[in-house]
Amino acid sequence: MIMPEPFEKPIYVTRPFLPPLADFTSGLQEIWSNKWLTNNGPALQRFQKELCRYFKTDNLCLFNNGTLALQIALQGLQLSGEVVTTPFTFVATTHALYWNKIRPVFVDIEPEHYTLDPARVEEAITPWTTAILAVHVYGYPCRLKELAEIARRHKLLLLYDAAHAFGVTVDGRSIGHYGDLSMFSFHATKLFHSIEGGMLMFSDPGRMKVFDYLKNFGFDGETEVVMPGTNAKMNEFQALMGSQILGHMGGIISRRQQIDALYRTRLKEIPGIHIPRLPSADVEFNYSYFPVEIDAEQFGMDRNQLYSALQRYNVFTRRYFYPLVPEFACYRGLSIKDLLTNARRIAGRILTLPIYDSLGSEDADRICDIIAHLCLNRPGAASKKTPHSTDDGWPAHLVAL
Ligand code: T4K
Repeated sequence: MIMPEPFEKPIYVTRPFLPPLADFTSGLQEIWSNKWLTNNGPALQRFQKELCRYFKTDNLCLFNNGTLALQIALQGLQLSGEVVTTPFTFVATTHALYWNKIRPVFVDIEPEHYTLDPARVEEAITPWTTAILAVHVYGYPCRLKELAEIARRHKLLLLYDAAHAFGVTVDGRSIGHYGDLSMFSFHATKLFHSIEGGMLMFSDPGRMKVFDYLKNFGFDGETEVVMPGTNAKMNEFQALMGSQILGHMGGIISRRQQIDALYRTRLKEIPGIHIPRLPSADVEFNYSYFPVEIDAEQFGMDRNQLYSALQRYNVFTRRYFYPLVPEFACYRGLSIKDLLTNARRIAGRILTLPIYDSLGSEDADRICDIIAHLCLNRPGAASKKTPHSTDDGWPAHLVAL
C-alpha cells in the first residue's frame, strides 16, 4: 500500500451545507427592506409553513435552538419526578431535564443501534416516572413500537430527542410522527440547519399555544403575560437559512448516502472496525453520522489512539458520545441502578468519521487509506510494516509531529 499523506487542510467531522450565496443575499434584501428581524416575522412564518408541508403536520413550533426547544417541551408538558432516559447522547438531552428539576434515570442502550433498550426502560419505571425521553441517536430510530407499548401500559408520555433525525422516515412517515413529541435540532453541525435552531413536533394540537407562550416570555397579546416564559424565538436570518436549505435536502441526503456506501465498502475490509448495520427496509435513513466501533485488539490500537493518530493526518473525527453523560462532573453524583454495560463499552469504542455533502469521494477514500495504513502499521504488526515505517510502527513523517 502507498503511504497516505496527511491532508493539507483539516478534515472535520462535519461541515455545514450552505445555499448559494446569491440566493441568501436576495433573501437578505427582503429582510433589509422589511426591517423585521425577529419576533414571528415573515421569513419565520414562511419557514414554518414549509416545514408543515415537509413534515405533513400543522403541529410544530420553531425555536432558536434545540436545547431550549426541549427545555420548553418539558416545561410545557409540566413534567416532574423521574424520566427514564439514555446516557448515550449529547449532554443537552439530560440538561433539559435538569433545568426542569426532573431526575434523569439512565438505563442501558441496545448494542445494535445504540438506542434505549425497552426492557431496561420498563424495569426502571417507578411511581415517580412521568415520561420516557429516548434519543434517535445518529438518526437510528428507537424501538418505536416497544417504547409506545410501554408508555401506553404505564400511562407515561413518550418523548423523542430527534436532534439527529431530520429527514428520517419510518413506514413512509416522518419519525416526528411517533411518540407524543419530538425535538429536532437545526444546529450548524446537523445535516439540516438554520445556523442555530430547533423544532418541536407533537401529536396534540392543544400544546401549540403553551409552547408559543413559553418561547415568548409568556405574552398573550401586548398587555398580558399568562405564564413565566423565556426568550427562545427563532430569528429571521435563521428562518431564511433553514428555508433555503430545505429545498436541497434530497441532494444532501443522497450525497451522504454515497459517502456512507463508500465507507462501508472500504472499511469492512479492515480488521477491528465494526460498522453498525443500516436500519431496516421500512426506514428511509438520513446518513447524518458515520459511527464505527474500534476493537482495540483486532485493530491494533484503541479508539483514543486512532482518534489521535488521525489528527496527525489532519483528520478530526469526534468521539460522540464519550464520555457518557453520567460520567460528567455535574452528573457523577447521581445514583444509577442500571450497570449501563453496553453504553459504557460502546462509549469506549465509538468514533464518528467525517461525513457531509461537500466531502469528496477521493477524500473519504483517503481517510480509509489512512485508517487501513494505521491498522497495518500498528505497533506490533512487525511483519506488515512498510519500508517507510519507523520502529514503533508510526509512519516516519508523522513521528516528528
Ligand atoms: N440532543 C442531541 C442528541 C444533540 O446531539 C444535540 C446537539 C442537542 C440535543 C442540542 O441541540 P442544539 O441546542 O445544539 O440545537 C455539536 C453541536 O454544537 C451540537 O448541536 C450537537 N448536538 C453536538 C452533537 O455537536 P460540538 O461541540 O461537537 O461542535 P463543534 O463546534 O466542535 O463542531 C463540530 C465540527 O463541526 C467542527 O470541528 C467543525 C464543524 N463546524 C462546526 C460549526 C459550529 C463547522 O464546520 N462550522 C460550524 O459553524 O457540538
